Amino acid sequence: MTKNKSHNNDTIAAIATAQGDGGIAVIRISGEKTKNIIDDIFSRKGKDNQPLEMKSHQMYYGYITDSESEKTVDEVLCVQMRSPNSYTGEDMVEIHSHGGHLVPMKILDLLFKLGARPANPGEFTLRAYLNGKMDLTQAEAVTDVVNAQTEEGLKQAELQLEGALSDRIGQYKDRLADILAEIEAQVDFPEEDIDAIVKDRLIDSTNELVDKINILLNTYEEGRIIKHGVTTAILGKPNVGKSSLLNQLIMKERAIVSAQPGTTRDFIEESIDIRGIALKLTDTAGIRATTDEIEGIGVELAKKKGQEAELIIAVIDSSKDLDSDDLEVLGRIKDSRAVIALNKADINPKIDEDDLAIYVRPNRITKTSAKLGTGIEELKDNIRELLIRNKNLSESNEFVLSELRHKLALERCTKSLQSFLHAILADESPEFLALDLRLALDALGEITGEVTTEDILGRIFSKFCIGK
Ligand SMILES: Nc1nc2c(ncn2[C@@H]2O[C@H](COP(=O)(O)OP(=O)(O)OP(=O)(O)O)[C@@H](O)[C@H]2O)c(=O)[nH]1
Ligand SMILES: [Mg+2]
Repeated sequence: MTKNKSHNNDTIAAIATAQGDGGIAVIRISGEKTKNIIDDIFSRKGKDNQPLEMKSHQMYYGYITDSESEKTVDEVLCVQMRSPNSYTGEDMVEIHSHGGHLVPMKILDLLFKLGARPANPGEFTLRAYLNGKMDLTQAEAVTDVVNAQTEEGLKQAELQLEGALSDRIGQYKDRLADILAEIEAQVDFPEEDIDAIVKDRLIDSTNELVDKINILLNTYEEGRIIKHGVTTAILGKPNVGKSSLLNQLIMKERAIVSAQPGTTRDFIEESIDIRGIALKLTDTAGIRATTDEIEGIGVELAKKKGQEAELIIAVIDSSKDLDSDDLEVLGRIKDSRAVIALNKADINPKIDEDDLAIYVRPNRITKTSAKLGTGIEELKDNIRELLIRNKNLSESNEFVLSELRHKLALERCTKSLQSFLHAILADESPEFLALDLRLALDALGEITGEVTTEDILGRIFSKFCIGK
């Protein structure tokens, strides 16, 4: 499917604000019938008044009236945005009504009665995309802005919405189109070899492009972390201070802390923003060999949480010698992304960083006192450094790749470019060479949405909320 193809032009409506209590609700309408519908129901002074001629992008105060029953439904503010200068590119209206459930639903019902239909999730943005108001990466960024969990995630989503990724892809496409043009110029002379100088230039140019794409691809893991956050398990044997550490990290008394080993039985989940990264933290039962049935279930659950987590914070009590329960925990972090909190640093130490050097790198170990709250900021710094290597990311405007769909398409693009490089070195025919380049170009087109399928669009827009 290509962009700007004819699509359903019927008129859609939805409540764009969150359901529930609130002072104001916004109802959105888009499509051909918008103007007729709003002329029918909106007037400055209620049912006795003539419809008013609304200027585009100007807010009007008035009443929504059901012309059939002549009953006034609500006192509202109303703004019309005429095609093509609207979010969707179509005629649009936004009605700012009183909030709650009943009033907006009544207005919506009225709109449906007059010929609008309920909008599907993301359908306003889908129309914006189909009408060329934004490309597919920008449409995807709309949900990212709405769902952003941290400042940094929001910044990345805004960069993408402004076109940071589209611009990059545009540059790659231009470069690729130049290479393709040179190859296509040769198609009429298949028996002649490509001039050696031209061939070298094309190879260099392609290699340069592959390098550029790889640099962007390498940002994916960090981008994914910034967008989706990281599942994190706090693991350790009983009584080392795991729940105390959770409470310190989230800055509230969430988990029960006591001097009795085996206090936490079930797991406790909390989300926090650590230096711009959303951690989904789980405090778990202390891991040890136990005959207590209920504690045993908690221990198994803790081990499972540790296996599923993308990051482990292992807590060790530094005031005691390492024992077999500690070794069991340390064994679990060996092949994982992990940091160690060497806790109870306020008491005379029995072990230090050197004793743990075989389990994680020394800079992944932080001395903490979850009782006094010391070392917590250093632990956060350590976690941030482990997850995001690029120290300047929060200050710079550097864009990072965060969407799997984009990553897979870029990988397909570089694969086709590698195939082109092999083929040109093997003096394959220009027609054959052009085929690889076109595949690479299509992969880029899929990212921005020039080349796409109903299936891809369906998957992207089904993630949206209604009214977006
Ligand atoms: N001195 C000192 N005591 C601490 C520190 N952290 C925790 N404690 C104490 O150690 C005891 C156990 O703390 P918890 O946070 O409940 O330990 P836990 O690892 O969650 O224990 P379980 O839930 O039983 O596995 C409590 O008495 C805490 O006050 C610390 O850094 N220094
Ligand atoms: Mg606990």
